[in-house]
Amino acid sequence: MAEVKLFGFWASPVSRRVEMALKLKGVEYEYIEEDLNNKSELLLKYNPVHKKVPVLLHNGKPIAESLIIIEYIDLTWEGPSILPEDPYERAMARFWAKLLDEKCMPAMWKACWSTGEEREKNKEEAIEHLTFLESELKEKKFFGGDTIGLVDITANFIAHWFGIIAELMGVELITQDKFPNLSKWVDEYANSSFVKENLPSKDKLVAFFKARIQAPDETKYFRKV
Ligand SMILES: N[C@@H](CCC(=O)N[C@@H](CS)C(=O)NCC(=O)O)C(=O)O
Repeated sequence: MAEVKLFGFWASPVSRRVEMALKLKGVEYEYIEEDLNNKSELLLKYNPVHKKVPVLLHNGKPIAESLIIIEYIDLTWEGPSILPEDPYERAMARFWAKLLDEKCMPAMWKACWSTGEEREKNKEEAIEHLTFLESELKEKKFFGGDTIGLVDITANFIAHWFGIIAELMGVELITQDKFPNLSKWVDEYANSSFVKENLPSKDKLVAFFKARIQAPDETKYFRKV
């Protein structure tokens, strides 16, 4: 049997993306929890470029970067498709996942951790990207249509983590009146049984972020985007 290992961190949305993809495909794997304040030799060996989780190890071969890992999983294992078959739809899924990953989520994250003018600037940027996502979603249940796909998995941060941090930090962004489609998606997605089983508990995340908020600066690695 193929040997599959995942180096991850329980509170990391990018690490959880990979777990969701593996579970969607029904792949059995060994999960190795990393201490991000004291990274293991193996993590540094398998991801010497970024030194970050997640890293998937398949038969001894490492793959880093969550979106790349998800595509690898989709191509390697049978089961429900994560990316669309149609080349144009596939390109579009990659486009929205990239926007989420590189622009939208960093702006949302920074809006939470900044204050004053900087927060307003980050909020404005996030709103611009979220508006595009709102119209992409239209009346669809998920970004992937009737089933969860690449964009839904990539956006797990918006459905779970963001609401928790936003509440702790006093930021309001995705409201029912401004983003009705996205609000419905958050509800539908976060409450679907498959997603629910694969998200960290809200109480544990609240405690984790409260500790981050109170910690001295150098330990706030989780603030970085
Ligand atoms: N673009 C990467 C991001 C990976 C990433 O930022 N991982 C964080 C956890 S959320 C990490 O390992 N941080 C440790 C560090 O920055 O030293 C991906 O999608 O996999």
